[in-house]
Order: sequence, then C-alpha cells, then structure tokens
Amino acid sequence: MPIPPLTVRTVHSTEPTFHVGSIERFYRHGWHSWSPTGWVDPQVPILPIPDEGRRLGHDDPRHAMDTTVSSSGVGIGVDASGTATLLGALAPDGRVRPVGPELIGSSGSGEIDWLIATGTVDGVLGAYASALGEHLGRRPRRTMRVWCSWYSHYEGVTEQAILDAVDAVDGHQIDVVQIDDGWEQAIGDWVPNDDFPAGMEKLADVIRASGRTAGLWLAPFIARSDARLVEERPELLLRDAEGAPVVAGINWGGPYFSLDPTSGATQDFVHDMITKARSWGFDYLKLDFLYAAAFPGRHVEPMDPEAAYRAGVEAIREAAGDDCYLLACGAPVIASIGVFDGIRIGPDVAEFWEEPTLTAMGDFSGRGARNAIITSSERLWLRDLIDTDPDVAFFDRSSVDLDEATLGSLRDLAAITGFVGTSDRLELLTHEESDELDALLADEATVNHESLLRWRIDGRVTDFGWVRRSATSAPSGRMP
Ligand code: 9PG
Repeated sequence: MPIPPLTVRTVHSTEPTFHVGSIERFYRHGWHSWSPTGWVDPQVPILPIPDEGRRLGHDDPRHAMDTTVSSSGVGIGVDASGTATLLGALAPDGRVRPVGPELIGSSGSGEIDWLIATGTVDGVLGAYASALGEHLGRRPRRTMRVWCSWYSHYEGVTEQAILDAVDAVDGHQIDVVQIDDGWEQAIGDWVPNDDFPAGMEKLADVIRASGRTAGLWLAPFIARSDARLVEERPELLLRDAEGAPVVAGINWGGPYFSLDPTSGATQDFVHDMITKARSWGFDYLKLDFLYAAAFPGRHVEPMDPEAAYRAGVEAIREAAGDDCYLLACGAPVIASIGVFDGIRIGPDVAEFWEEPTLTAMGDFSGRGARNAIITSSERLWLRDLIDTDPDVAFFDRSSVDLDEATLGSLRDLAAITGFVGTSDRLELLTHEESDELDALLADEATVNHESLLRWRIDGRVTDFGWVRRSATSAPSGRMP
C-alpha cells in the first residue's frame, strides 16, 4: 500500500467537521490517565458501567452514560485504504466523535484551534504532539528511575519500610525514592500518621543523604468524606447545583469529594500543602486523583471543568517552583500538558492480570497488568511531549501472579518511555532479578517505533498486540 503523505492544517472553529470516508477504525483517547484508550470499531456501542462508584473514576463524567464512542482531545479515523485522518483540539477541553463518515469536534470553551492532519497514524500523531506542545507548553524531557512504595506496602507503608528501601536501593541506579499513599492521616489531612513518628522532614533528609531525590504522594484536590478537612473547611468543597458536595469516586472504604480548584480558599490550601511538602525536602511530587479537579459543578468562579483544572494545577506549579518534578496521576491528559513534567498514561499495573468482576461490567480502567499495558501502549505517542509513566515493572517473581510475557511487556514499556519505575523490595531479588533491573536502569535504550504496537528496543522487536488479543471481551461487546 502506498504511504499516504502528511498534510496538516489548523482551523479555528466551534464544531469542526471533517469528512473521512468510511471510518474502519477509530482511535479513542481516554480523558484521564486510567481511562480506556485505543483503537475501536466505531459501530460497536459503548454501554455505561453499571456501578456508579466505578463509573465516576473511570472516564469523563460528562460522557459516562454515552452509548456511542467519543474521544478526549483527539480522534483518528482510518479509512479502508489505511489513510489516517486526525482531528485534535489545541486546547485542554476538546472532544471528537465519529459520526458516520465524519469526525466532529466540540469544546466546552467554544471556538478553539483544531489540528486536522492526514497521513500515517504515526505521522498525524507526531504532528498533533508537536502542535500541542506549541499551544500548551513543554517541560524538559528526562529519563526517570524511580522506586515507589505502592505495590510492596500499599497503605501499610511505614517510616521503617522507607528506611529499609533506602538501604535496598543502594547499588542500584535509582534516582528517586517516592513514598506513596499511606503516610497521611487521611485523604485531605496531609499530616503524617503514627507510622511516621520522626516526621516527613527527617525521612526526606535520609533519602537525600543517600544521594537520591525524595518523592511524596499527595491527592491535592480530593478529601475523603470522614477527613477533618471536610468538617473544618467545608467551603473548599466543589458543590453541585443543589449545593451538595460533588462525589468524585469511591475508594478507601467510602466516597471522596472534589475540592473546587477555582476558589481562592482551595488555591491557598493547596499552595500551603505543596509549600509544606517542598519545605520538608521533597523535590518530586506524585499528585494523584487529579481528575477530581476537572469534575463539573457549581464553581466559585464559574468556568468549564478543564479551565477549572488548569487554574488549580497552575497554582500547584507556582507553589512547587520550576525545579520540582511534578508527576500527574489519574489526571486529564491533554489538560496536563505544559504544567506537569510527567504523567501516568494507564491504570495501575497491579501484581495480577485483571479483576474479572470489573472486566465483566465493561470497566477497562481498573487495576491489572492487562488494562495497564493496553492503555499505556496506545499512548506512547505522548512521549515526545511529556514524560510518560506506564507504572512499574516487576522483578521479584515471588511477589506477583504474572507470567514472563507480561513481565517482559512491562519492562519494554519502561525502556520505551524512559520512565523506569519499580516497587519491588529490592533486598528480596535473586541475583538474576537484580541483574535484570540493573540492565533496565543502566542506560537509555535505542528505541524505534515500527508500526502501531510494534517497537524495536536495542535491535529487538516487541509487539504489545498480544495483550489486546488475549483480552476477554465484555458481555456488552465493548472493545477495551
Ligand atoms: C494510591 C494509589 C497509587 C497508584 C495510583 C492510584 O479506582 N480506584 O479506586 C483506584 C484506586 C487507586 C488507584 C487507582 C484507582 O491508584 O494510580 O499508583 O498511588 O492511587 O492510593
């Protein structure tokens, strides 16, 4: 088949409509880090996830009940000849849907710039990534090597566990030791709990004295319903039309609420939280559940959800300073470009393949290596624009229920993105496992993209397509 030449143009429009011809395949880009992403048949209906709690954290709430496919920020239609047509918003809040033979764009902020490109899939995505960088900004790209406490300790993380981790990373080329969820008193109450008796500053000192950057997890725009914050500072909460707090999801055994990122009070609160973490000595912040700051509601300063999000995260960048590494997680992807250094590009890998109950309800944003590899491997075009975090790779076979092919694909995602993360207790690795980790940490691999899900890493070909093919389809007929 002849290779279609690349054509690119920009239009300023409220509802750009572009005739593709028959759309055989459609690239659906998920709203936030964990939202399903990848190629779908546009004819296949989307069925809403029946569980409301799961639905809330899964994708854009404005589209949670849709029965037809649409895409966040950018959509691509591929016709029968293999030519790709991309329609992409050059603003944080675009939506693209395939309607018969056409791609149609819309945006909450009305008239915005749109990119229209035709060519190969790689060609049009490359053009979109570069135009997005020009419109929303770019941060310097880096290679990241991070140890994170999540999968070996979950919320049971302690000061001692972090001290042990600092010892265990010795001899490995890890740059960041990051404390994940579990250090705080409650989601919303960002003070250390009793498992961190010496306090966060002392712990950051130990990490820094070992020659590493200290990293900390925070979820700045949510509060669990039983947090002190909810009782003491109710004015920070985003409200719905009836004045009730907006529930952004259910986790940690109950609902959690969105804070209103447009309110000066929330911005001051977040400013203080970030300034405090910086003063403790943390130069790497993993900011999680950020999608909650882009939920619709009755904002103190009325604005569209993505504009509200942008106001909130810009306040965070200002408080953190330019030299702090900000990793966005559970974050609206396009709206995060230019503010964050890195972003999680898929759901949590977890130490297992999938949660069958979630798959059965058609929720492909849930934890599990299968969902994580599918979504992250379909978002690798972002890697020229922002550091892309595919979540961790595992080396300790005794801690996971995953086969070698899966472990290999996770390592390959780390090599391709240059974002090498692990949560393993490194003191438990065998010699072989330790060598495997060191090989991945050693130096930057030579990476070439061959086609769609096929990559070449230091001359070796890897193809993530096997993960998608092995996916069981949901009863709804929805494609993951
Ligand atoms: C800490 C974790 C880790 C992890 C993040 C994020 O749908 N859910 O209920 C849901 C819960 C947790 C979660 C994602 C989704 O994980 O991705 O790396 O930091 O929070 O709680």
